[in-house]
Amino acid sequence: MLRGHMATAAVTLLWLGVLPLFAQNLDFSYHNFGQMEAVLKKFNSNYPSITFLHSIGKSVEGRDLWVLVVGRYPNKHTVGIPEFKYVANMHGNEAVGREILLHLIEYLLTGYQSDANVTQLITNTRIHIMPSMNPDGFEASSYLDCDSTNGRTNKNGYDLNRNFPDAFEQNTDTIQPETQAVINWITNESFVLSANFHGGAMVASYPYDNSYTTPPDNDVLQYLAQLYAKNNDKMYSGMSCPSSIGFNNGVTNGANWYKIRGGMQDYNYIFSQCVEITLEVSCCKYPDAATLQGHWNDNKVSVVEYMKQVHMGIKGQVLDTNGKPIQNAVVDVQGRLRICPYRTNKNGEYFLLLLPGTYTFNVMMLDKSMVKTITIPQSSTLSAMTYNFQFTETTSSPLPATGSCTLNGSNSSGSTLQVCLIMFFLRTVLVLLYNIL
Ligand code: GEM
Ligand code: ZN
Repeated sequence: MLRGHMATAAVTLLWLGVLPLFAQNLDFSYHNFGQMEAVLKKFNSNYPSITFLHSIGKSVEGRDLWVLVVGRYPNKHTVGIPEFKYVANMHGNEAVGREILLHLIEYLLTGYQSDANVTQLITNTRIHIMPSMNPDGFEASSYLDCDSTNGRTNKNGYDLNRNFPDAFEQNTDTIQPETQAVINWITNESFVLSANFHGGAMVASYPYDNSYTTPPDNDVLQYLAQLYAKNNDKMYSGMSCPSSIGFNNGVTNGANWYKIRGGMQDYNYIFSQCVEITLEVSCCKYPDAATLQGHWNDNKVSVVEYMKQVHMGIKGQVLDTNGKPIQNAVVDVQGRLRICPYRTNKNGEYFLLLLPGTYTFNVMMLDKSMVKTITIPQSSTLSAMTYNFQFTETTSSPLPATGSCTLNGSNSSGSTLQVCLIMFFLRTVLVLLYNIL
């Protein structure tokens, strides 16, 4: 009898202990580094089959730079599944994005197998979430500080959004540990689409940040920024902030706002073939915690709809005659030549974000190329159109990667732009010759 009671009591206690793990929602408060780390570890242990938690490096003060990956196969890339990422808090005092990303993780994990849209998104996408790129800056910043720059930089005083190699002018900054960790990370994963969160304004800003020239993917970039802004009423209203102007429909080109050198967005787009936009999601950089629920609600639809766009356009593999994937083959879209040519990853894969329409592709190796015109239809599925480019003659080697446009992360040369422009010129000549002959 007594044993029976003890057993019941033990089961009850066990339940009481386990229950909060599953039932308790993430609170709308700021999470300091230790708390954020605990939240991420709890997400990971509660959802081990669809999450992978890893640190991509350490901050100056030795804090881990945590990334939680959410996906059906979270541990590594799967051929055909695009890689998506969100990064927040690279300016340590811009705190709202950090909490938005923690709530986004909770939304995704609790929606898996209970919400059909979320389930489909997690099944078809590998989503990398980094709530804080500058944890030291966050610890140094002050609650309720809307406008100061206290905590903006890393511990060494570097603004991380000025610390990346730049395609348009030489960046003499010493690359910081946080920046290097991000460079290594994006070099190892083939990210397709990304956004980074900031505060102090209300706008979705798109490349370039450091050139008034129009990027070759301007239509896609504008579409993506508009999609984010349209799903966020306050942003879309074009509201101004005490320390920032308002923007028409909540979008702007980065350089037209003001030029920045060494920004993360241009680095992603130019050097790592990952389309990235910058999201300014709150007027006050570190507002009252009571506003966090409202900020999450304002951004919830946008963050999810934006992630889905990783499935726009076309994807596939470049294959040799035997069906073997070709790494580093160049995949150009006519009329949309990038500064650094788009290259296939180690599985021979390419993922190109394109709006519906008809495009001509030039797939290039060292001594041969293939031209193919393809129509990308309007699609509502969570998968890009698939097309494999297969060569019919025997295999040859891919075009050699040159200078700063290599995909090995060693992009810090001073002659970055020159190398890219020479590459751009050679490629244009090659394409012209091919079309004439
Ligand atoms: C910005 S974010 C970058 C915006 N891009 C351009 N070109 N203006 C920054 O880094 O200065 C503002 C912020 O810190 O949130
Ligand atoms: Zn910022």
